[in-house]
Amino acid sequence: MLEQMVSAEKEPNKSARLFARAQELIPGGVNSPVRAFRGVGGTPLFIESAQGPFITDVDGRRYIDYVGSWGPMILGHADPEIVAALQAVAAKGTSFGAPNQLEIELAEEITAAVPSIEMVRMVNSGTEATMSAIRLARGVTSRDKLIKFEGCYHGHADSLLVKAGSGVATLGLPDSPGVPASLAQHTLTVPFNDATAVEDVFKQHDDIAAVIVEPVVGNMGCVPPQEGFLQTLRVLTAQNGALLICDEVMTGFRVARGGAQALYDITPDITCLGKIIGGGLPVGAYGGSRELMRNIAPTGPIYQAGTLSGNPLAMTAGLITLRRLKDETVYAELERRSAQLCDGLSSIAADAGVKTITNRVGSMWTSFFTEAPVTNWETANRSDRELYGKFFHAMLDEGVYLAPSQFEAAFVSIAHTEEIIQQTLTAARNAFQALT
Ligand code: HOZ
Repeated sequence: MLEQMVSAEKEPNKSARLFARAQELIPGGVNSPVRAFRGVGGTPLFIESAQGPFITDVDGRRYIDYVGSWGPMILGHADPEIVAALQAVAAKGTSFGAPNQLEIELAEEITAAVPSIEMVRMVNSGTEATMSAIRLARGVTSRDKLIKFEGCYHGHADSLLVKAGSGVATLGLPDSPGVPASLAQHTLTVPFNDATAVEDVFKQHDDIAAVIVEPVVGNMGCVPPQEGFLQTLRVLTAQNGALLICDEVMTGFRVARGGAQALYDITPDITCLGKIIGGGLPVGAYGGSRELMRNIAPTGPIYQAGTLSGNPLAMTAGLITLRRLKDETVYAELERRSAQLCDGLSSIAADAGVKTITNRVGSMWTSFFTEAPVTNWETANRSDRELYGKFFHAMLDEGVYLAPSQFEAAFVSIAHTEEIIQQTLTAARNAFQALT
């Protein structure tokens, strides 16, 4: 009630006014490009608060949120246990630039859940994690080349900003200016789910340090691996003396407690993590066998460092999140509710005569506005972006916040109850009807 009264007092279109102000000071008015709504048109919402499955904008409108801060909020927003713990920890100091016990505890949780990780180094973002993983792979193999997949996004480090997904795909940018051609030439790209293309590249190059892959792609929308694809990558990398890097920044503790590598039964050499392991605070991590990770400074010569790495706030939010995810019912329940949502969306779209393909792995999903299966960047890119934009805005009008781009995954949290899922489906029915 109080919230409604406060909302009523707010001036309308505060988001639009803040956006105009932000554009004077921040490139595009945003601190990360996809947020600018260029993929869907219109003005981005400025968010005032978030709670459970909801976000509330500065104009007092509340939305069911399927962005979930792009993945970390698997417990829902402002989880009371996390908020209380953060308050207590913050009172004891937010960063020491020196070791603390919480770093060990989070490392213990991660290594227990992901057997391929025996040692882990904390960083502050997914970009740092993948960038450092590549340096490690290049350092130990003494090779420079990488294989990455078209439409996969591994953060904005130079070597990885080649045929990248996410914001790069959303904005339709060619490979970014500022990345030296001499560096980009070391990154070889092939279509996702095309093991033969990977095999061919290995036949042509004997100096490949690593293959880096999002085992379930989230950054061209959700695209699952086809049967045997990841296993073939494992075999090919091992045969050719290259390392397999699984970028599980999005999938780690999301598609299963042990990540996509547990779900698809593969053992990468290096795993990159982020998002969920920070419980909504800035975090990243990379890890692998002890033998491999001992090459990192100070035990080895490969250098990587960070002032805020392992800070007690991020470690606390991550620890609570990972401990809560130990509850065996969590992933089964996420699966059940996500299936309910995605099956519902598919049938509602079909009833409305709108052609969609909904891809889903666990609580990660995307509805593409296309009729053919989406298995790689080429097929994702056939999706009707204009129609997605219309659907996005129709859902926004109905009180549901989806990713402002066709080429991003959506996420269900444990705060998305059955009632919330039903409300979303009712909204979708109205939104699809509005489209037709
Ligand atoms: N590229 C990020 C998702 N794949 C977007 C991050 C953000 O805008 O916050």
